[in-house]
Amino acid sequence: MAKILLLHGPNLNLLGTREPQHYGQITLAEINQRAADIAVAAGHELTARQTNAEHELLEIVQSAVADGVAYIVINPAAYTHTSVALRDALIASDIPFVEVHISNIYSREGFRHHSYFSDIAQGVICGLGAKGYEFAVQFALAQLEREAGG
Ligand code: CA2
Repeated sequence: MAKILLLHGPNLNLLGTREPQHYGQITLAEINQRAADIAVAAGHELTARQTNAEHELLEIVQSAVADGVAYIVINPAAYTHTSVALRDALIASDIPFVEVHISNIYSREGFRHHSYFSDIAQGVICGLGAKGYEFAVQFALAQLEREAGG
């Protein structure tokens, strides 16, 4: 059994309450439940965390190493475009990850077009709505199976 961490950055706790034109109607709890169901059906474990605080994201990533997390699915939200610190924490963790964005950041304002994570991620899913999280977890599971020699 492998551990997957689903990590959400700032304001994603507001999903389902406003800005449906960008983020749809789904809530964070529903996203987390769907992701956990996919992982559990494959015999793995998924823990979901959300925080608005950059330093808490760093601490969660740092703790993930000690916790034996094998894979991270992360939507760094606005920190995507600003956080060298979170980038450094992910590099230091050496845990492979997929970067997810609900909206298509390339069809939005110019400042959203640069990510501090895309070049160090195994892959990036962007603009596929909340389904993107499910695809990312499925990809993580496939990678873990591959590593396990399955
Ligand atoms: O499209 C994404 O998933 C983003 O990571 C979401 C971030 C944004 O800063 C990125 O450029 C793209 C913003 C998350 C804010 O989430 C809200 C959800 C509901 C209502 C208000 C904000």
